[in-house]
Amino acid sequence: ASPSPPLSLDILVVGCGFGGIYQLHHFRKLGYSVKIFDAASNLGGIWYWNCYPGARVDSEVPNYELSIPELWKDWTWTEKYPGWMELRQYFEYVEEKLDVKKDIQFNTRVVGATWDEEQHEWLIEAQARMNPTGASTTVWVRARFLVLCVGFAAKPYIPNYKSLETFQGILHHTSQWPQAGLDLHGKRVGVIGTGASGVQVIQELGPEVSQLTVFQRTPNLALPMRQVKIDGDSVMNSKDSRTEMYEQRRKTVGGFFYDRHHRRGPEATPEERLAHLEQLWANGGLRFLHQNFYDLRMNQELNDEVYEFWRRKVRERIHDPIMQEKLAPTIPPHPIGVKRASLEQNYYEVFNQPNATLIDLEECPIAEMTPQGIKTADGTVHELDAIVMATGFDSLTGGITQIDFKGVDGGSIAEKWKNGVHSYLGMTSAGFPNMFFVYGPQAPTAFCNGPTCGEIQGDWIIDCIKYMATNQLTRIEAKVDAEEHWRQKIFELSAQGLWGKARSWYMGSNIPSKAVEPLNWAGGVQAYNELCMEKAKRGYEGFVLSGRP
Ligand code: NA7
Repeated sequence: ASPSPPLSLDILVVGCGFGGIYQLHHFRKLGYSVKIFDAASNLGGIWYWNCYPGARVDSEVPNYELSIPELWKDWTWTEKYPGWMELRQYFEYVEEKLDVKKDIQFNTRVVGATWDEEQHEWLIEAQARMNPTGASTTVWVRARFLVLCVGFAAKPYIPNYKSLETFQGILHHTSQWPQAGLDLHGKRVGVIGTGASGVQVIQELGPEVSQLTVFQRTPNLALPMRQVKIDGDSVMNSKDSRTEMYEQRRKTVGGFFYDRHHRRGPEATPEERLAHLEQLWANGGLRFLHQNFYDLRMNQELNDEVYEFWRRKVRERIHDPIMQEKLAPTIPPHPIGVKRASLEQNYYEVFNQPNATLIDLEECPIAEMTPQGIKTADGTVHELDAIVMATGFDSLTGGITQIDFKGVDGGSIAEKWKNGVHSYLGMTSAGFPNMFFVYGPQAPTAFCNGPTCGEIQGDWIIDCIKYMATNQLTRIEAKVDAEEHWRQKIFELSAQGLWGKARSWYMGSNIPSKAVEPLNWAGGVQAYNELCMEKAKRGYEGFVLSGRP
């Protein structure tokens, strides 16, 4: 359809989570005309969609917040690992301080965009609704730049079970949980999937439902969260050295204020290794992985030792030996730390409850859904009132490829990435000029504290657009050979670790038919940031820049 007359902008940002808000705030300050479109009805990105029971962030505060001074100076957290409600309050605070909503169009899903070679701009198509499920109207926008801040988990994945539609109870994917909430008290609930979302749902619902049936394919090597209630006087809310801390988090491997242990495992004695693991275990959180020995994810022998430590700790909490073996098997399902571990609070205790059953899908897979529940391959129908699909996402790429971007040759990015991702710096792709993405594939995304990477990449994009304006340039496109080189680098870095030994969204192997390949930069946040800045300093090496004739 021929758009008439489209809204005209310098920059359209897609998505209003941490990444998108950071872009909007800075571009506005620089005087650009900029708007955000978001399919959700409010701020928060993932924290708008994730409101399932127990949804909570696994990065501790104050790592998990934006470094914008107007935001951190007076904000206080109440928990070390805030739940989704507190994160939503944080986003309301963002609104109070930065007045972002006036430049955000909610309930508006970007569905496609076509590159206009003559004008050096994108013609973007979006579907706008009065509310998330209402009828839609088409909105057209012309923008010189497109910045995608759609998050790594924007496309939920539900396995294609036979007769799925026949189930007569309640069924929701974790990321499509009703915003109004759902009372599952006293109900018979089945949870499929034991990833980060599944673990949270299970430990939250376990104590309140009449019957909990967990359908597990791979046990989660979950770590103790050790949640802490905090008040204004807590060191976690202290504003001392905060700017230095934000600088510091760009200089670590994982984008946190803390870093990996400087020693490799074999450099320590067995006693020293044990003492270090005990200390990390007692501290809780992802530190068990991120502050572990330097070579945890590269050295199989060390990894086995750490797995054994983990297994011993977990088994102590589970009463039934069969359940112990299901949840913490003698043979590791995969090396520890190469697939996302969840943080748990009472996960393992749930399986000591008489109302909890664990179905091992490796032994007995799901055959089909029935009107009453889930039928497994042994013919048993597990009768349920509700099914929670905690089955994850077409992560990293799905949020981008589900939008019909048509680049310079008219082909879509989904076609281009069908057999594997081709990006440059994990922010751009050849054939798609003036388009950037944040917190997506071939960047440190899965191994990076969200706000840190949103800001590192955000700053790089902002500087790039500023540079173009200063130099009267209107078009930037990654070179094909630069992108091939980047891809090789991603593969090389990944091959140094044990990443390929797990089925996970890190490798695209959680989605049938998706190319299995390393989807993240495994060389650490600091090295990534320095490399991207280096390319910029060299006049945006690896890109072709030009001005409109
Ligand atoms: P994840 O971590 O991808 O977990 C999905 C879970 O669903 C995982 O346990 C999968 O088992 C399971 N799964 C996926 N497909 C199936 C089928 N077909 N049958 C049975 N079980 C299945 O997604 P989450 O939402 O938990 O977490 C996403 C990220 O959000 C997380 O990493 C954090 O960064 C926050 P599998 O392990 O593949 O055997």
